[in-house]
Amino acid sequence: MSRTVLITGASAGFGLAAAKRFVALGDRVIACARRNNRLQELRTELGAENLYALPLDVTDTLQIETLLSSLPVEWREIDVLINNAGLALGTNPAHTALLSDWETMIDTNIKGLVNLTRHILPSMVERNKGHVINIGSIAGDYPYPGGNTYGATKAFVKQFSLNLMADLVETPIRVTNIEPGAAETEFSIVRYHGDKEKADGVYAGMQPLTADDIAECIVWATQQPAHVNINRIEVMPTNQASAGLKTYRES
Ligand code: NDP
Ligand code: 8X3
Repeated sequence: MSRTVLITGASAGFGLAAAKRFVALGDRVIACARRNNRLQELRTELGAENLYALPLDVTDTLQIETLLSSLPVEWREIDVLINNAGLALGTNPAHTALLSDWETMIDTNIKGLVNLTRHILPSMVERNKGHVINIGSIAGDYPYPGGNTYGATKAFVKQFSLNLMADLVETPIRVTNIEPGAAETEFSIVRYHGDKEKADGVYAGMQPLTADDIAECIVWATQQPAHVNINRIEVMPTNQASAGLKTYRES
């Protein structure tokens, strides 16, 4: 049966790839992002009956409330919420990082995700049906230099996902945290404030994950039998590993 899937960050990367996969499966997608021109292009590509474009900044609390409550009736019953919108900004060490970058990451990756979840969850519980998929990161598990606030926001996503399940254990609602490693999307261009050369350097000489690899994980998690909850999926490129502790030695 066709599901209604709300995806944040559907204008690029994982969210865009997931939107296409869900529609190909016969599901209907509410695509959210700030860049409305991209959402409109996607709507044209996938069809207005399959994709509802919802221009939305997840850091804008009022906008979330207003836009969700003004969804057409036939799009209101959301079966799958994919909290994917997010970003990393900068790789500077904590003592030189921009505080404004930290605030943007907290507002988007934590506050946006929490806000959307709080608004959509009651209807899932009321209807006894739903799946929340959060996009965390390996950065929430493994520290690395320059990961400071970004990694901490994703550690929040990990714990929030587990705690949601604790609250929802008496319901059929499922919660999954997907934790990708290096994937080539617009992620690094955003992280390096538009410096394409630096962004390309992140993936040079190795084969990163693709947006489609992660979209496949997202869709797979939603296709498991109702009694199976995938708590978390950690996925890295074959050429990436958590490589132990860093030691500084005086020379
Ligand atoms: P992209 O930069 O390609 O896509 C990010 C998406 O998030 C865009 O659609 C962007 O849309 C949207 N977005 C950003 N800020 C906001 C906002 N304030 N309101 C609404 N939408 C917003 O990156 P990815 O697809 O790679 O990233 C998706 C998620 O995956 C993020 O949470 C990221 O942290 C996580 N992740 C990425 C990894 C990677 O290596 N690529 C690895 C691990 C996790 P728009 O700008 O139009 O608003
Ligand atoms: C993105 C993965 O390793 O660049 O969340 O932090 S990493």
